[in-house]
Amino acid sequence: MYEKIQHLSKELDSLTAATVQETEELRIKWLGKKGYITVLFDEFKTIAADQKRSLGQSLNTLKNAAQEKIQVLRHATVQETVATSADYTPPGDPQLFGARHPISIVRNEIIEIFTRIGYTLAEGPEIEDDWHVFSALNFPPEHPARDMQDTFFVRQSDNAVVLRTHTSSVQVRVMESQRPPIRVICPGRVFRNEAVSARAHCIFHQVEGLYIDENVSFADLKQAVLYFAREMFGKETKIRLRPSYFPFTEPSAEVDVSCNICGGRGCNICKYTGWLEIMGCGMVDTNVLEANDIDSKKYTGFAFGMGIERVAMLKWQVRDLRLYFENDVRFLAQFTAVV
Ligand code: 2U9
Repeated sequence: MYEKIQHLSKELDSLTAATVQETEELRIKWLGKKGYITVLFDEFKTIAADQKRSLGQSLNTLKNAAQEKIQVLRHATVQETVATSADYTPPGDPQLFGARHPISIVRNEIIEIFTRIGYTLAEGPEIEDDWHVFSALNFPPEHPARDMQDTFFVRQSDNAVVLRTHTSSVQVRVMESQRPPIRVICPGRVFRNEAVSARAHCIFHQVEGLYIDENVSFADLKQAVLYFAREMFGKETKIRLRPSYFPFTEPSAEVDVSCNICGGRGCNICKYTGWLEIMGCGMVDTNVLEANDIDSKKYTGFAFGMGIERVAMLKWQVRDLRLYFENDVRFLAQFTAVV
């Protein structure tokens, strides 16, 4: 009987089954009423008492091993059956596609408009030094923008490190590495130390442009701004320029576009003026050209800057700036774009 147990133990090791049915057949063959192990237990009853102890142990070990083996085979063949009998005919779960953020949609649109007329994209660091954000742009040492109330300082010293308050620092870096003609468009995130409200935020996005060459005039600036306004807000859009002041441009102007909601007749979006302020612009100050080693007798240039949130607010009549930063899917899912 001991040999039989040994033989069956070896055979048990090599058992395999491909289906649930085959597993069941093996169970009956080994553990059923007339199975190998049941027969051995019947035989065991007739064994001499002095052999029962060690044979009983071996027989129990074989029985446990057989039960375990059948269990393993059953588990494997059931898994196999589930995997091969899956029903692939029902329709799939709907796929939720993400939408681009409205700020990205407008930024891409602005970049596309300017690249069509020969501008190239330039980007730069958000953490900057005093030179690139202020000094190279003709900000006098006592200018209030340099104040802690307006600017976030990473390090305050003679060698200050700040979060850029405008992307003009990128154009400064372009002037360091390129000679005129320069024609760049610079989108990016900027930071200002302001209380957050529906109309202002401490983080926002700008697109600025710079064009420097021989004989660049204010008329060229006006034409570029008009082209942009019509591409962005529609062919019928009109512009008007109002005198303004920036340290880096002279003369400077604020640009209004005719209200695309009421067509200039007056509504609550344009506060019944018929005009919407959209960007600032001007001729690059000769001090800025000279500070950046560009001969202001030979070259002139124009620059402009706009807040992307502002353009997006006008495009979709979003009334609270904070919505752009809250990542609320109910807000974001409403914007779609091809790019
Ligand atoms: C260089 C020289 C000149 C960039 C300019 C503006 C006018 C402007 C504001 C619009 C709304 C900033 O986001 S905003 O608050 N910008 O009005 N920006 S001209 O002038 C430059 C830039 C770089 C070297």
